[in-house]
Amino acid sequence: MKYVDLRSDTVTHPTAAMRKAMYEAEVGDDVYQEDPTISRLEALGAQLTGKEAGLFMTSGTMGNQIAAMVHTKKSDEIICEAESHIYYFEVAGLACLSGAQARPLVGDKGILNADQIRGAIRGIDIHVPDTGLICLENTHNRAGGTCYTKEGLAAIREVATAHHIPIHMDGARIFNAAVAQGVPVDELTCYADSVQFCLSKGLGAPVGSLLVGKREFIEKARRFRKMLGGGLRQAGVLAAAGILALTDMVDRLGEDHDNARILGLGLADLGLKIDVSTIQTNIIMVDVTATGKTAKVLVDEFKTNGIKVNAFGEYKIRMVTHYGVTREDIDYVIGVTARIVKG
Ligand code: TLP
Repeated sequence: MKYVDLRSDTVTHPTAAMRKAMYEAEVGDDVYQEDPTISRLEALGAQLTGKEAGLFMTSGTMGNQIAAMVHTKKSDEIICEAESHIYYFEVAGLACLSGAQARPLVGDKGILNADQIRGAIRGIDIHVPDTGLICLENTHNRAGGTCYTKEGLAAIREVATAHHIPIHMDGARIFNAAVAQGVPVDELTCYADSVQFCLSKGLGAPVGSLLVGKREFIEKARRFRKMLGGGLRQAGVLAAAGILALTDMVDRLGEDHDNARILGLGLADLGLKIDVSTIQTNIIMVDVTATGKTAKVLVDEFKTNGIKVNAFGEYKIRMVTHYGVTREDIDYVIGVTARIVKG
């Protein structure tokens, strides 16, 4: 059975061009830093985001966790958003790997502001931890793909600089944020000391993320990556797809955003509760309370009808658009939902 798969943009398959580039990729041992394709990808990622250097990571989670390990020391506190991936979805990695304590703050639709961050920064007091890092998620996954504005980021940067605290950006979907706001990605990444961004979500590569930052930061990250078993060998076969993700797949993200908007508005018209102001990129959060059914029950009903979605709460479903989802698929999903809602 063919499914319309809206569970995540992680489900995208590599394009034909990616598969060809992977087949033809020049490779070497990347632990010796001898894989030319990996080096090319890392340089490209760094250049696009305006950073000195980049490092290939097996996943976004690894990129985020290693960034926190480099930026902080044991017993530091990390300011993050209460539903951010690094806090909510990374198996308590901050506590376990960095030995740090998270300081979750509730953002406005996932977005933190400079005042609340200023208010959460610890002072000098024997009783309290040092604030070691500020983490910003852009776009914010659980809030429905919401974006930080340049102005918001600039104000947070000012606070961070005044207190000598680094900023790590979980930019798993930073290219979605850039495309949605019509700005080059480096106009968003310039406010962070380090950025993790995924190649394997909407950009379609099969595996991998990049961590970018200052050269010294990246060299420390390389050691932690080795410690965690992420030092890869002939990984150029993966990087070849990653290069195409960055060169060929960014501009088309706007189509996914258009589809998300059409889908979100279509579902809202059916009486489902959706905060359409959060549909800024490719993620839709749907409150299904009005159907009288739990998300779990609806996930199964959708599946029987050839649609895969994820439950993100007892009465919440997440739908994510990506290049494997067409406009016709969107119409189909709206049609099926109409039938489900009407019982
Ligand atoms: N998000 C996945 C799941 O883990 C929930 C998804 O399907 O959306 N930061 C953000 C903002 C993310 O959304 C994700 C993945 C990650 C980091 C981690 O990336 P991976 O899955 O490569 O470890």
